[in-house]
Amino acid sequence: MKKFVALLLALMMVLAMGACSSSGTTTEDTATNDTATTDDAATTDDAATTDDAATEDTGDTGAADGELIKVGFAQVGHESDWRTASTKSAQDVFTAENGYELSFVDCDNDSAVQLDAVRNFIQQGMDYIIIDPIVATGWDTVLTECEDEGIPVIVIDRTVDDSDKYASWVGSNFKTEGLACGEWLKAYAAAQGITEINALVIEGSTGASATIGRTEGFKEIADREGWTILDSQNGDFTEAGGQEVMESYCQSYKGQFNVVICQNDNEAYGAMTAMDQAGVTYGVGGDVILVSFDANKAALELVKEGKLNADFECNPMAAPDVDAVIKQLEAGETPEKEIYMNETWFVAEDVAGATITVDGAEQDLVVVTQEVLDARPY
Ligand code: GZL
Repeated sequence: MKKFVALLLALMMVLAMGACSSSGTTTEDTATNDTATTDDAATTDDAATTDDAATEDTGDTGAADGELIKVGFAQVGHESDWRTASTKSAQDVFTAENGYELSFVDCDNDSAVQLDAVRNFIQQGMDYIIIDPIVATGWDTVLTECEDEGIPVIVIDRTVDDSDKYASWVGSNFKTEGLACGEWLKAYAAAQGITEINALVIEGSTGASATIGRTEGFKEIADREGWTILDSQNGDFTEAGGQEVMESYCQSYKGQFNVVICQNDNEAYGAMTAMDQAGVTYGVGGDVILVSFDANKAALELVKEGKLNADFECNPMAAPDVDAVIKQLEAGETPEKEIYMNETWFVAEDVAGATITVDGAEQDLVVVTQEVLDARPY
């Protein structure tokens, strides 16, 4: 509907310009798509800026099938390798060649910046807005503003828990990831003759649905099995955060823990540095079972080397699914409200069996070999 009105206005302006030029006065319509910048967030406009159809010197009135679909993407930030892969997925899909003009805002893990970015997208008249919500709440007001302006919102990765005013969500079941981690640990400990689990958890960013789900899922199994979670602190999904928390843990709990759960790979890298410095051995044959989430390729190398015992994938490549949702909306179809990504549970050794049962569903455990590594897209 928005496109039809824009076309009609463009046509009227071309006709008006024609009338003006015959009377010797011209008006220049220099509408451009400026990507609003905010102090705290880097912004880029990845596709060529499209001028308003009426100013095309070819007289082209910007037939709808020739226009680029304007997509605004408010990304969490740049805190992890996973995030880098997520951003690249969007930048690879939402290109001019694919019919898009992408306006990207890195919100630097700042929720206020993210809300500003979405409001700027509304002002800029985006056709669609993609959000990866830094935190799960505080969204209903701005999503209502998007709805009032007729701009469909697609949420990816993390969830919005206080509003359903979006067309689709594409992402992972974070609680399932946490449950899978717990079920694998149960099977692994049994196979290794480990009868007591004293775990330390390095959580992701506070309030992020990924943190909430992974924490909830693992704790459900820990409570069921009678394990002890000695501590659970925020490492903010960063390597520095993981190292800082693990340094503290090595001081406070030295000799008391035999499992460390890092809620993403970057935290695991930091935890390894801290444990190396503290003389704590981990991984296959180590004193501590070390587990991570995300399963980036670099982390899977460490699984193959035995430095990580297991890594539970969180798939960052949501953009192709979002592209499909936009195409459905463009065609007047209703997309699925929830679209789950496929994910794999990777392990260093074939010890816990070939499968685990997670929430009633039998799921494969994949031993990381060179062949598995070579097949990984990110
Ligand atoms: C999970 C995603 C998390 C990753 C981290 O879907 O939101 O944020 O697990 C990233 O690596 O920082």
